[in-house]
Amino acid sequence: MEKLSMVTSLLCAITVAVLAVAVVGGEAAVVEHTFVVHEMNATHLCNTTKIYVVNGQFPGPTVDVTEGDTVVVHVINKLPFGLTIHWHGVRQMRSCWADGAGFVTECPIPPGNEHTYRFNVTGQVGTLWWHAHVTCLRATINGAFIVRPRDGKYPFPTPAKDVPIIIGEWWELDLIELDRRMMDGNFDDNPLSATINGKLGDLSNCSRMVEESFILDVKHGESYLLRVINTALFSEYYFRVAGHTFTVVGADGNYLTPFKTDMVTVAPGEAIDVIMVADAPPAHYHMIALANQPPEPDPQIPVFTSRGLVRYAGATANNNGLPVPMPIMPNQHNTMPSYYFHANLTGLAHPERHRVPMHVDERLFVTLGLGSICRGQNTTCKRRRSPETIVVATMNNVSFAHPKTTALLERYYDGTSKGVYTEDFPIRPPRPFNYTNRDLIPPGPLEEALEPTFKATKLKRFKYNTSVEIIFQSTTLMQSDSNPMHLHGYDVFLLAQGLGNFNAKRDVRKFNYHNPQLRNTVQVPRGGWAAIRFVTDNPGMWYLHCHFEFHIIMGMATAFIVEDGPTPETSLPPPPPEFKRCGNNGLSQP
Ligand SMILES: *[C@@H]1O[C@H](CO)[C@@H](O)[C@H](O)[C@H]1NC(C)=O
Ligand SMILES: *[C@@H]1O[C@H](CO)[C@@H](O)[C@H](O)[C@H]1NC(C)=O
Ligand SMILES: *[C@@H]1O[C@H](CO)[C@@H](O)[C@H](O)[C@H]1NC(C)=O
Ligand SMILES: *[C@@H]1O[C@H](CO)[C@@H](O)[C@H](O)[C@H]1NC(C)=O
Ligand SMILES: *[C@@H]1O[C@H](CO)[C@@H](O)[C@H](O)[C@H]1NC(C)=O
Ligand SMILES: *[C@@H]1O[C@H](CO)[C@@H](O)[C@H](O)[C@H]1NC(C)=O
Ligand SMILES: *[C@@H]1O[C@H](CO)[C@@H](O)[C@H](O)[C@H]1NC(C)=O
Ligand SMILES: *[C@@H]1O[C@H](CO)[C@@H](O)[C@H](O)[C@H]1NC(C)=O
Ligand SMILES: *[C@@H]1O[C@H](CO)[C@@H](O)[C@H](O)[C@H]1NC(C)=O
Ligand SMILES: [Cu+2]
Repeated sequence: MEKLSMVTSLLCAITVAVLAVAVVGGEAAVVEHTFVVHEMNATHLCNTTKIYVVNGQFPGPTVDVTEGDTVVVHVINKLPFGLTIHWHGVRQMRSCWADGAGFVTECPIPPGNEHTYRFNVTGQVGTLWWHAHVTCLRATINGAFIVRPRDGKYPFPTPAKDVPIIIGEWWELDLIELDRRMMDGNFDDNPLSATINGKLGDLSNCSRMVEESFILDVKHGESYLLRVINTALFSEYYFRVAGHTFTVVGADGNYLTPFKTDMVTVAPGEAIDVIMVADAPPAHYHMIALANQPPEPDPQIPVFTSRGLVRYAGATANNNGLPVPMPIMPNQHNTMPSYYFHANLTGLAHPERHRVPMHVDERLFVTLGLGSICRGQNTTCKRRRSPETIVVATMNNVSFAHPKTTALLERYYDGTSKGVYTEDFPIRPPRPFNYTNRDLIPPGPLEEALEPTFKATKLKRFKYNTSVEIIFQSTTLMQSDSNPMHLHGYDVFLLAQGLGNFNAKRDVRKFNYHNPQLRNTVQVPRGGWAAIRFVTDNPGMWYLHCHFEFHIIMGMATAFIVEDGPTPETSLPPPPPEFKRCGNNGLSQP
């Protein structure tokens, strides 16, 4: 099946081949897809724009596998610039080469070329997703990645149907141009609208042309597994359906203790599984996805909403002449529901999956903030967002310099890291300050003093089987955003989170060692902290970054090197034969 001529001859056809029949409890299958990435014209709100998509779909095709399956995806790049596809949340045990993190695990697939990703999905059940992992392309190049239980059994009544609810954004601005502007420290651009499964929703219109809404058809009495994924570049979302409640049952491919709520909060990078029972009187009900944002003095963005519809079988087209109920949404400036939602979730205690390491070998305290560097070759410049500076995002006062022509994993594997990266990522902030002091929100003299920072490719190296604890601390340095931190190749125990500055004396007591959530994306609250723990059992080069696109582009990122263990079973194998090294085919970044 590696025969590329055969794959390319399929042209734009969408091929989904399950080579072995996946029967419940049966043999592992090979799930094979061809992703043709291409440009397409799309019209929304009276404007036809060029977008970048897989197989003509926005969102892209769903990858649907059973735990234990092998996934093979042939990506054919018909864009005029390079890209990679990342399998967000897939642990990639000993298959780091297939992680698809641009310039971290591989160089982008050049225009006109193809690449095959091949990996196993083991020990995970629930919802993950996939997306382009260079620049801003993931706004339209994304899709759901569903992992079903091998024995066909869920720890909750089997739903009648399951439905991805992909919350995203519609950008009118070309995504390559958006990337260029953000790299230059300009983050004033906004999407035009929120989307649910690619639909802007009927609250948006132009010249009396009303935008389509996502419609979920249900039957009274049945239960639905909604796989709520946030693919947005910018915002955390609140999601509600009028007249209905949810039971949260999973997140990031791990089960959770069932938690009843009437609203889901989902940050970029997160995937939340909820059961919704269609138990309301048969009729039509609106659903709403609403972006939240911190209040002033943070810079304000427009309100982004997409409205969809839940439609009961048997309900009349005009809803019996009655108004369609709207869910009551929180104020978009109220970020407390997000904090409570995340803090209320616990993992479904599972003897094998929930052995929290009780000792810690290495501790990191990581501040998340913004700063600035001088433009050009200047070493001093006027600060406070003057045109002499470029605003950058930081972790422990380092703004990550993303490699542009090489991949970190390749350099590590070859032992040619010199001049590419160093291994001195700071394990604590160089200069402690009052991280959540409200007076640090710019503009102001306090912030100005802390603003100067620098760019460097600093990584952190761990020995195999190290128990690592990280406290992520959001800062009010130049913003009061939350930060959804995403670690590739791992699920981490989220031990606790809190508001204000982390205080070990007071806060370690809150750590949940019994049944913490296992997450690949941890929402670090606005003006608060989150504590995680994990054991380095997966050798390779693993990207760690904020999943707000403007933060990652501006440098809120690093990578963890996890060394090989003592045996072949604990070591990263050599790159697979189909893996393409950097530097071939005139690779270039868009
Ligand atoms: C999109 O529309 C433009 C202008 O009409 C046209 O030149 C271009 O070929 C179209 N692109 C695609 C991929 O259809
Ligand atoms: C996937 O699992 C199979 C069966 O255990 C193994 O032979 C293969 O090497 C694995 N593939 C990868 C990419 O890890
Ligand atoms: C359409 O979108 C482009 C960006 O793709 C923008 O420059 C232009 O102003 C938009 N036109 C309208 C009528 O909104
Ligand atoms: C169009 O949207 C505006 C608000 O943006 C709303 O007031 C108006 O009713 C909408 N028109 C239609 C035809 O839906
Ligand atoms: C859970 O949510 C409720 C509000 O819905 C809140 O009062 C409570 O403090 C939350 N629990 C935690 C541990 O944050
Ligand atoms: C460098 O600094 C000088 C003096 O402050 C200033 O005039 C110049 O514009 C700066 N260069 C850039 C590229 O900002
Ligand atoms: C840090 O800032 C917060 C919020 O402005 C304030 O309440 C707190 O007293 C400050 N802490 C210290 C130690 O100065
Ligand atoms: C950040 O790093 C820069 C450059 O080394 C240094 O001047 C500055 O004091 C540091 N700031 C903080 C808050 O540590
Ligand atoms: C990992 O370390 C723990 C002790 O910290 C030890 O008990 C265990 O055997 C080690 N596992 C491996 C695979 O090396
Ligand atoms: Cu961030």
